[in-house]
Amino acid sequence: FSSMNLLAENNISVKAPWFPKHASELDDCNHLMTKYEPDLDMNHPGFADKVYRQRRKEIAEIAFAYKYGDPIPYIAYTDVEVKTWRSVFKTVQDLAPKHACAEYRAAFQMLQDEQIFVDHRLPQLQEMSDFLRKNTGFSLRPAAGLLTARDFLASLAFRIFQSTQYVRHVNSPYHTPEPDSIHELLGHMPLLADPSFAQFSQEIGLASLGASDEEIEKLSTVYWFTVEFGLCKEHGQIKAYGAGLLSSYGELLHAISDKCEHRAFEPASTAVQPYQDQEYQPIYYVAESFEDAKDKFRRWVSTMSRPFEVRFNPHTERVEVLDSV
Ligand code: TIH
Ligand code: FE2
Repeated sequence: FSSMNLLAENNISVKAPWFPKHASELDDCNHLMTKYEPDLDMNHPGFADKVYRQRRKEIAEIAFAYKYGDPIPYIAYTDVEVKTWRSVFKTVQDLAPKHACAEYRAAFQMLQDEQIFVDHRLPQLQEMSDFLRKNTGFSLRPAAGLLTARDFLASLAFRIFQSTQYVRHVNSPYHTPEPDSIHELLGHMPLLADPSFAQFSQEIGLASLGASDEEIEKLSTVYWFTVEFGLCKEHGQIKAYGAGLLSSYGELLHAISDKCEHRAFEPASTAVQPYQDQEYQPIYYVAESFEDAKDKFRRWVSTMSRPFEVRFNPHTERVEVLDSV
């Protein structure tokens, strides 16, 4: 563990955990969580499928070898993978007009107009990265699997999203507890192309840099209940903006049913709500709007204890540290 020394208010030197100062240092932020892996988890739909496990290894190698500045390698997806994509893509196409928030619907349309979202092939991460860069300055890096919260959130500070590139098992198209490229592409990408949402995502990332373990836990919980599973209001109706809902036909229908609880999004209480990531959520948080969620989030972040401020310089892709106290 490396750390940096800082002078706090009372002139006592405090340690803050190491964090990347430049986008290239994200090469060191690829620590994986060992959870729900097909090799380790007997309940994983790919556990008994040798061909699937071999494929996962192959695609993971690409992410491990990736360095800042490399083009994202092209993946020739198999017929089975395309079949899985097509069935999820079709359900999203059917459900989004009624249940997704307006920002999602608008970006989804753009992606269809540009022929990036079509049913007969998976989008490549590089073309998606180019699309995002054009719209909000976000870009992508390939990730081998579920990253630690600290590493994952750090990349958002640089407007970089770490995206998996493998495809869920064909036997579980409508819900998987693991992130996979279908979840990233259909769940996350449309909203990362929305300026207000992109800003919100980056602010969670900036708040995480050098934060304590407890604060990372709170930030990742807020991330979970907003970016992953958030609901919002639109003309008095409840719509989904969480990526985990928009990529999962099964959970989306659950989230808008009366089989779960809806609470108003309030960062301080949302941040300490325990969650599980194996099954459908029992509780969802509803935001008035993205703007409102962003305002509330900012106010809450300003109560955190970090003894310095950070600022992202988009020209140099560098995070500048300001000793604010
Ligand atoms: N459960 C989502 C899906 O089936 O698409 C994927 C994930 C969301 C959050 C973490 S993994
Ligand atoms: Fe996700």
